[in-house]
Amino acid sequence: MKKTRFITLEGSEGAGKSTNMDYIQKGLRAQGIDIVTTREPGGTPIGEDIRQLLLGHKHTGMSDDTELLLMFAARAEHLDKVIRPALEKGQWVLCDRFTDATYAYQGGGRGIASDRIATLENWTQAELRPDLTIYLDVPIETGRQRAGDRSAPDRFEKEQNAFFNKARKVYLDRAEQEPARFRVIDASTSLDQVQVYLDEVLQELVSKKR
Ligand code: T5A
Repeated sequence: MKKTRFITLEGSEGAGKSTNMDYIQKGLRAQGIDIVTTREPGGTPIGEDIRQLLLGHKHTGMSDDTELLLMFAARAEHLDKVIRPALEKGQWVLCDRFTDATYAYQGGGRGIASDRIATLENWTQAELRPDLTIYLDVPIETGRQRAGDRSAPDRFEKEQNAFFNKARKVYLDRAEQEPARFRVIDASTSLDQVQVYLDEVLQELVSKKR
């Protein structure tokens, strides 16, 4: 069986991705796994600048294609400078969002056809796909309440619930289509309970490593 090395963490706004990145990283490091953590959009100096363009409020009315291409421009840089070099050195990579987010937000949310996204995915990633994707699933209202309590809304967070419900549906459909890659965790429960579920996934990962 192929060893898991490239892990992505996905979820709607406020699902608890940032909160749990550190938990997952510590859990894997405790098992002796050398792991790099990163995020999208971002993860490199150019990628973080693109993140500002995408999440900030300077450019209202950005076209959907511009948004899509900026996501992949940031991703191309991220793959070149961080993800591929780490994997080539034998390190594991844990990434806060990746291309499933593009299918969910630009595909489901904005309505861009998935074959156009697939063209860019194949171009920038070639054969590379995550080995494991942990999807933290939370009802949109719950997640938005959590995120809103924490900080002012970014350009995406200003969208209506319908946008996020379409994105959530894409995530759940993709998880159903690829059960070997996805682990769906109910993130509407307490943080302690979410971390019990995460422990189960980490146990599974570590047992595969041996
Ligand atoms: N995007 C990204 C695209 O459109 N296309 C793409 O290809 C990519 C890669 C990125 C935005 O870009 C879009 C999607 C996003 O809109 P982001 O910062 O990565 O933005 O993602 P956000 O979802 O906006 O990040 P958030 O910080 O809002 O959500 P998190 O990280 O899931 O949530 P977190 O951990 O910060 O938690 C939010 C609050 O909830 C609490 C935490 O303490 C925190 O206060 N919390 C809980 N409370 C109760 N119970 C629990 N179980 C809790 N878990 C966390």
